[in-house]
Amino acid sequence: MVVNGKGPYDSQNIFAKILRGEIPCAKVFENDWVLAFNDIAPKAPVHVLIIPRNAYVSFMDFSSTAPAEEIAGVMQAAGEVARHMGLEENGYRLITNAGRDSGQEVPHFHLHLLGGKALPAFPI
Ligand code: IU
Repeated sequence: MVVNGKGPYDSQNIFAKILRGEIPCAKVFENDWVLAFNDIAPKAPVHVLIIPRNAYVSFMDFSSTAPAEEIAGVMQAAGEVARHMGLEENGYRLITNAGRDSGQEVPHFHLHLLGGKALPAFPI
């Protein structure tokens, strides 16, 4: 189901359940700001989802309401996950879907980290 990327935040969405430990995930990294885990339907050899621990519906919500310290923390964590996954030498793609036109399906802000092969040109 495609979501509108705006509020209210649905605390029953699948990533909220993963954050609460109600549903398992294949965790690859975590710190105070984020949890990162393998996408269940990977689109590349490495396909990790990086999600903030706090509740944001999409990048629209995150970029307009999160404190600067948290925005920095999440973006720095994304770089750390990429290094952790061994993607720095060959590079990677970091994308986020926000709202209906993007096809966003899960209404909790997340970054897709894709790599491990030469990715097709946009759109992916
Ligand atoms: P999107 O940007 O909201 O479209 O991405 C949602 C992603 O979440 C998508 O790549 C799914 O494969 C992925 N995902 C998941 O990893 N685990 C789940 O239980 C569900 C979706 I539902």
